[in-house]
Amino acid sequence: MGSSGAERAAKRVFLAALCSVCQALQGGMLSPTESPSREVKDVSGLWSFRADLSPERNRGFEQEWYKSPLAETGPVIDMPVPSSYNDITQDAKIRDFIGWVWYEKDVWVPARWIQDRGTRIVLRVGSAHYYSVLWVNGVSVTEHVGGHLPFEADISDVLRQTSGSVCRITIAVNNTLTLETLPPGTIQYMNDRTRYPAGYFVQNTNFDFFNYAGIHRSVLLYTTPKAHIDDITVETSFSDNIGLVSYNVSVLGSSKPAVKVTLSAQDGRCVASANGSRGVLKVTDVNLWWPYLMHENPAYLYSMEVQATAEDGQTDVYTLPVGIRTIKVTSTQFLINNKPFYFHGVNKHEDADIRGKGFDWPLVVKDFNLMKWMGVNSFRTSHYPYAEEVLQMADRHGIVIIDECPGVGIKDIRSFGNVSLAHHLTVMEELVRRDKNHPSVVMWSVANEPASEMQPAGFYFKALVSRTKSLDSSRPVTYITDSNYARDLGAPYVDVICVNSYFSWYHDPGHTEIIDLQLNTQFDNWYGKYQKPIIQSEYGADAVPGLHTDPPMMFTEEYQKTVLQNYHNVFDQKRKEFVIGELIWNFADFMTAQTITRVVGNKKGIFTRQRQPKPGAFLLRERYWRIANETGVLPTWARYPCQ
Ligand code: BDP
Repeated sequence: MGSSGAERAAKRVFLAALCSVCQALQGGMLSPTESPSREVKDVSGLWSFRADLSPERNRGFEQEWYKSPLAETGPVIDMPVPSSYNDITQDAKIRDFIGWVWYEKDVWVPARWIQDRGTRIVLRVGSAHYYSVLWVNGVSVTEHVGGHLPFEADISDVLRQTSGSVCRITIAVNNTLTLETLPPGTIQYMNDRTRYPAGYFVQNTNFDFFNYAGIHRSVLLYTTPKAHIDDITVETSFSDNIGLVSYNVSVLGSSKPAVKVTLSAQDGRCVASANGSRGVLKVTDVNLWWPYLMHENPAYLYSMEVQATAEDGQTDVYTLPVGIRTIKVTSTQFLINNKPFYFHGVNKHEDADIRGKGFDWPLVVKDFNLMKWMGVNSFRTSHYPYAEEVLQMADRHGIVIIDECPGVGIKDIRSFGNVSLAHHLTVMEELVRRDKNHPSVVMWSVANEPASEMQPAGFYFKALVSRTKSLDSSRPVTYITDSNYARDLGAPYVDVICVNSYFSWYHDPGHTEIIDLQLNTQFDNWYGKYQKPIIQSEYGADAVPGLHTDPPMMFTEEYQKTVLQNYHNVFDQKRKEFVIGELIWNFADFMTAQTITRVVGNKKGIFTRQRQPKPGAFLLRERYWRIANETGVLPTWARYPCQ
């Protein structure tokens, strides 16, 4: 393998990252929905697929594979979309592939979409990891840097110029990570010819999950009228029993659109309306959006219909669910609707057998059922933004979310440079743009366990946090630290301190008796220095299902339980003071790279990867329901254990 292949691929990713630095984000990223003026066509399913195994990984570009059907330029296999490609075949070369893979699908576009020149046709990819180039009928339509977030292209003109009614969509995706990508990674060439063949390289990363790749979320075609609602921003508050929804609508393709906004209650009653592209709606006898287990009627959503009529009389309609609630942080509390909220929740991953990080409704619904069964009221989207459908579920079920960007594994000082920072800011912008209207999202997390003690971290996090606040002043901002309180340079800028610690695991392995002292010290030190509320954002221990010892030993189910119990004793003291939450690491076992510390993945799940409970899940279930009974107002149907 020519040693410049992956380097070249990496360079392309890097250049694109640089490029994204120069472009401020344009336009909105409303979730595609159907309406009287919009149609959605899901073109997920089976796609043709080929990994570019050429030494340089560049044959696809050299031979212009996008110009003709992929099957004409070489062999293809079936690849499901959405899914990671890694675990779909029996071939370790595909599982561990680094470089460009090519996807292609022919889709039928309704003739009326093409014929009606007032229709705008958009191609949207929910996410693809990591760097994507898109063509329609051989014409380049867009490129995107970064996994976990959507991107789209207006393909109306291309379709009208090139189409019969079959539209050939080609997507090349490259999973190479560089020092400037999020997450970062490096390509390492093994140049010792006595140990490795020529051109041998590996991808190194500093994060603990498998770098699954491919088209991870749905690919959609959707329409809007030419003059269309491009973005909507809502911010909510209330005073006594009056809810306030301030809104801002941006319309493209019309210089003087007539905008009408109507807010309806769940029974369909119109509760407020207004004309104009910005304004404030007043809702009397407001039903606030409350988290699950905090109120008898949680997750109340209004429905906001926005109509924009252009000069030519065409109207675009978009309906947005709106939850009315407020968030405030004091030095000891996290307040939702002015009431103290205690996070009793989980950290998750988008991860499952076979599909890897591919979106999967059965998995999403099962996970929500498990969380609600356990009395979970919150989760963190460790370590990257999750699918929009997950946030929509959280809105509807009242599960509170800490929304995290893919800033994980930032450990190399070169990843604190200007290019990295600029890209990180762009990603935060993309994240806020996508998720700002979800009532479930209560806090932004800009990173996980960066090397926050390194000198540039102070400047870096000051910039990141303040930019995020300027994008959205209604939510607190944090990052997740595992650094020592005395050396952490970013903590002065965050609103809530989120600390990960693994006492009796990575430190003092086997010694659960030290947890009490060390955890108390951890909390007192952080609070003493910053006087900000603290979330234990990760803690836990690996448990290989079926492994038992008594007294407990590391990796057994008993040990996991003992670690949890020792942490809980301290949480119970400190939650009376300034600890505002506990999030177990992890909800479920998940896949990692192969290393000597991982036995087919990380086993810190309280559920297996197949979502079967370990004893830790029952322990947490009892605990979370007990806390909910103490702190919340539960509907009678939800009172554990009599469900
Ligand atoms: C934490 C990381 C998380 C890891 C976990 C572990 O944030 O990504 O999976 O450690 O080692 O520090 O299990």
